[in-house]
Amino acid sequence: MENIERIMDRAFSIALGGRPGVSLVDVPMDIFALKTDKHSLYTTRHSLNEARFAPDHETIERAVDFILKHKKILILAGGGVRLSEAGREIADLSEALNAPVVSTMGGKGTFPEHNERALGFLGGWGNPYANRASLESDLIIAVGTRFGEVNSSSWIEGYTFDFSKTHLLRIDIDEKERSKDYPEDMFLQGDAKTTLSEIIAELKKRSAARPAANSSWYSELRKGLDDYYRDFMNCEMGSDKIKPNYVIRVLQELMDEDRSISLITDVGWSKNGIAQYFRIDDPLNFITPGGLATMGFAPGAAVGFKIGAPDRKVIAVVGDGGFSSAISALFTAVQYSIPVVFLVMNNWSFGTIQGLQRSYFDRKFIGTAFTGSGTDLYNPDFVKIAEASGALGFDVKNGSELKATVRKALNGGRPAVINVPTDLEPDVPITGHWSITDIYAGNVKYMFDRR
Ligand SMILES: Cc1ncc(C[n+]2csc(CCOP(=O)(O)OP(=O)(O)O)c2C)c(N)n1
Ligand SMILES: [Mg+2]
Repeated sequence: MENIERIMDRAFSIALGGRPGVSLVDVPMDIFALKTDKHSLYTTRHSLNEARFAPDHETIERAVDFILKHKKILILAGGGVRLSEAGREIADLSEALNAPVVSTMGGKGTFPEHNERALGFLGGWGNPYANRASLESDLIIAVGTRFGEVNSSSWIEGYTFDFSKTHLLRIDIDEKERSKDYPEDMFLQGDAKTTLSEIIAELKKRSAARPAANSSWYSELRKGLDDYYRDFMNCEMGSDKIKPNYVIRVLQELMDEDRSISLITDVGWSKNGIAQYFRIDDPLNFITPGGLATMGFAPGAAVGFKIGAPDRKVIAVVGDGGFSSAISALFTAVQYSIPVVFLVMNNWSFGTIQGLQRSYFDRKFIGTAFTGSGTDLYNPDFVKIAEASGALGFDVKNGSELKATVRKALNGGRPAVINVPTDLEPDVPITGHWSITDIYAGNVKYMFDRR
């Protein structure tokens, strides 16, 4: 018992410092059952990012010398930028170097994607122009990214990255990231916000030497991206089953009108579609399980997010598979009066997995279509479940009702479920690469080449 304060102090310090995240304290039952006269089990208050450090000044000078040797510089903002709250510094660096910015899924929104130097999210489900920018650049300044599989096109050269041609300067607080996936030309160990501020200060001293990057290069890519988004916004609505891309489009329109909306995505269309097609200007607009893609993340995460940020309008965008697997979050939301909207993209299947079975296994759907005793599709009535549990329930019968229904649900003042019958197709295009498709297609040659 006398250790508990020290252990709780350490747990909070690990959770909030360095690389913030979850820490687990496992307390045996006999300790739980002890009596204490203490009112609180932890006395030291910790705050996020309390230990910020940067490399020494000489290293910063060397980094700036190195940066200024390049012409097509691309800044890559990872999830570490979000955790370090370093969006302002990414914007300042982009301005100081006149360099475009792309992000990983975790870093999406840390640099406002409506900014003229923003080229969106890269990787397997990234947009084609972010991937092109990465391949055409001569230096990538990568800040707070693990180079995870989704963002790196399964690490297969030439789709998103090719570090045989592009130099890499990497900033990360965690020494364990050094050379983990790619050999960097320079690794700066430090907090993103502090290290970027030092680099920017040093760059400002050398005003004669900048800008290094080339505006006609990125503005041409940016124009391509604008057209890409415009084509997407013209997508068809669908009839009794609404097209998944249309659902995403309506959410983008709603968010463009109201920036206090936060979308908490699950997996499948919701995550990959929003990451590829949305322009997000604030990291609080887009919360996602990222590359680990935990199905069932959105319902609980949305409830937790709303508790932490009560002024935001919160929509959990979730497939029918994800919602069914974590539906108890709805009951918790009702129990504690937490007004979250659960928008269920209901396609009667684990659609993402079914898409792979459609493309690579001759449409043999095993365990992915939600059928009843015969071949009829089965799902519970999500609207009735909502109403029976004390939440509001809405059925969307036609795509043209969708926007008004979401507004109504957001203004209902209570937890609400919106059932959106959704078409299975199209899939979110893979613009980079995902090597699971090589494995399924029996095309694993490169794996043997690599041995
Ligand atoms: C916990 C967990 N189990 C399995 C998976 C594999 N998986 C990825 S997408 C997906 C289907 C999700 O179905 P649904 O929520 O209905 O979304 P849809 O793909 O239909 O848009 C599954 C099972 C996962 N990501 N996480
Ligand atoms: Mg589904």
